[in-house]
Amino acid sequence: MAKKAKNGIAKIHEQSLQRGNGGELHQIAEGDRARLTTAQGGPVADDQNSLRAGQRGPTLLEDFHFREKIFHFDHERIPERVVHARGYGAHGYFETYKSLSKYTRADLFQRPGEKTPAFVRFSTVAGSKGSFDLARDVRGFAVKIYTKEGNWDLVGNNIPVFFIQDAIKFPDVIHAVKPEPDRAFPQAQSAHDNFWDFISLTPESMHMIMWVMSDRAIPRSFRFMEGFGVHTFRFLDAGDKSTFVKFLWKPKLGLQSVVWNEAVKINGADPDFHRRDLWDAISSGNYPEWELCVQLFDQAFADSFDFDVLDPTKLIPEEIIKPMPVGRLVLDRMPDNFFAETEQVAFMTQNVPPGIDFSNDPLLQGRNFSYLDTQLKRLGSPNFTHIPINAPKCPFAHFQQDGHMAMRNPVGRANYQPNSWEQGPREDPIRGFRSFREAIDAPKVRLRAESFADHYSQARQFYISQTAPEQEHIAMALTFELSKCENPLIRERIVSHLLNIDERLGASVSGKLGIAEMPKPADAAVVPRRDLPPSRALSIVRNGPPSFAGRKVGVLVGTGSDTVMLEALRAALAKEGAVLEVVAPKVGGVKARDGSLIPAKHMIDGGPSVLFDAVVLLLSDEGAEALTAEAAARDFVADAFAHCKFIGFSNGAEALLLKSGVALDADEGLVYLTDTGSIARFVKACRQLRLWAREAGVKL
Ligand code: HDE
Repeated sequence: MAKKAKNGIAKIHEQSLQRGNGGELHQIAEGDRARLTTAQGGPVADDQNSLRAGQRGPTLLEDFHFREKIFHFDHERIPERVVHARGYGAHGYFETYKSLSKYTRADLFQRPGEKTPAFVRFSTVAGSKGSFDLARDVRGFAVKIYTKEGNWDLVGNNIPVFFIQDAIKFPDVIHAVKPEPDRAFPQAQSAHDNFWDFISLTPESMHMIMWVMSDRAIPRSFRFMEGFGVHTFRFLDAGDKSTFVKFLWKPKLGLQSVVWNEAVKINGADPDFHRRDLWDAISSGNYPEWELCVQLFDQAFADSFDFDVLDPTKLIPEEIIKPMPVGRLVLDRMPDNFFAETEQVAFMTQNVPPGIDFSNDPLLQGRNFSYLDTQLKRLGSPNFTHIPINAPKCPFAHFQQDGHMAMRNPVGRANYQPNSWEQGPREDPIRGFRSFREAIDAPKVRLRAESFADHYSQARQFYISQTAPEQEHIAMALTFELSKCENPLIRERIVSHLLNIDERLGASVSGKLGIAEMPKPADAAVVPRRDLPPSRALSIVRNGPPSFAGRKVGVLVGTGSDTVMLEALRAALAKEGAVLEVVAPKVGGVKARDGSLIPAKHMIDGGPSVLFDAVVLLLSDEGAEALTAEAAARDFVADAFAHCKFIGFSNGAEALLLKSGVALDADEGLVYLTDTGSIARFVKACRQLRLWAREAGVKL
């Protein structure tokens, strides 16, 4: 053993000596590649061995290169975000459609066609940095726009309402959803007692619960999600006249989610599913795009609306105020370095340019404190704005100085103002930020307004706006989550809230959970309304895209597959803007019918159908027969069917379909592929994304 170790050491040592003596690597260092140095710039001769007293002796403290390297490594981690720890970012730009000068003096909304650089970070909320992408959770949708009058951060979510009405409850809701403090699990999941205990005691969260139990909380891709600023903000025009505004991002590729059974499997097959999706799309030039829409309204509307516009558990239905598109966001570049940009980016709700102002939403007011505070904790210095991803891209000048890691300090003698040296910047009362001059004459109180008291009416409106399959998904999600609660009282309390939203929903969840005696509806502070009409905009299925663009088809091939059909399929999908990936028994590929090699992207075990939006079984008799013996191949088919996906299949694939329990004529979601005409029919069918009519018979 000792001899072996000694030989190993000797070998590495020999290699590095070669380098030190002007070997190949050394020459590269002097040619194309930069020379390795210490952080102080000193050239390094040997980065393979620490300095030792003899070949087998102790390491010497004198080895400054070794110590510097390890010291820096030991400090690589910064605290992860207390919420939204897992995220993924991209660069792009915001393009203004038309001048909004009538409503706001915000510089970025003045000149049609102008492009302003932007950075976006998408995230989950509850999971830690290394958690999986497809947790049932809210998604963060944080946008930083580097305007000519300072950074504007619209730190939103993919859901337009929130769990709580007052920022003082935020630590409670987050503690409740995070892993329980004694056992430190479950990770990235709301399906546990603490979360549902808190929710069952917090009726104001019921509207949000409808959203997080819907498919909105398991999006197929960041690219297929809406984004919402949630709170009511203000626009201020040049004369400081105020218009209330809500911000919404609408994805160009439409909305799409996965089903829960699929989400669970995706998390195993590819925990980075959403990251990879964004990386692949942007790297291949398919830049995702969102339209920024605004809902504008005045004080008179606010006074007459059914709910308080300051209450973040309420939305304004799009049928009541139609969102007006005002620009588009295009993401066209991945960061060069994840840590430098995505991890260090510091979003802050209080970053608003002149012309945008806050409302008195108590959640927004609390956030305006939290985001600055959290950056100091995470980034460790008040100079976090010196980090390139956070620095404004417009000229800036102030007298802030010193502090840890200061990269810039005032130049010259004057570091204060006013000064008589005539040095340094001065205020600009015309272009500078001015707050809305709201008259406030009120007692200091700890009171929730009466206008915040209705917790069920909009929850019901959301529920009745869903299609039947979407309603069933909500019931199934609630059942799943509550089934993980050990305390039966918590389950019953939630059902009693559901009864205030919709009796059928309450009864369905109660039945699925096996609750023996139906609880009474929860006491409601305000009688829930039943007259709010369904809002079409709230359903994903009703707002699906008219095309299959941006989606992905997995084609299962085997020995003897037909390359002509494969290429025809690839061409038809490319024309649609969709992508084709080949799945084969071996990643090295398979021999086609014409003797050529079909290269594969995935081997069957590593490319389950949950990774695709639709699948094709392009198999010969021989290829299908061989695959019938493989569980992964049978799962590929059975899952695609159970998840209501469209399945194209060649003549030879029949054996595998049957062996996987899928009848050839099960429904119109199975498309027999014989020629280019049938391929066109298949691609057209795929535009529906899922055949929801199948679901009732599948019973996942
Ligand atoms: Fe956040 N939130 N939040 N939040 N939030 C953070 O800031 C907070 C809320 C949102 O990709 C933290 O930099 C409070 C609503 C996003 O970097 C922290 C309250 C909405 C992100 C914080 C809320 C959000 C955060 C943690 C209740 C949707 C990720 C790290 C009053 C409109 C941004 C950080 C990124 C991050 C506080 C509620 C969205 C601790 C106190 C409502 C997208 O400051």
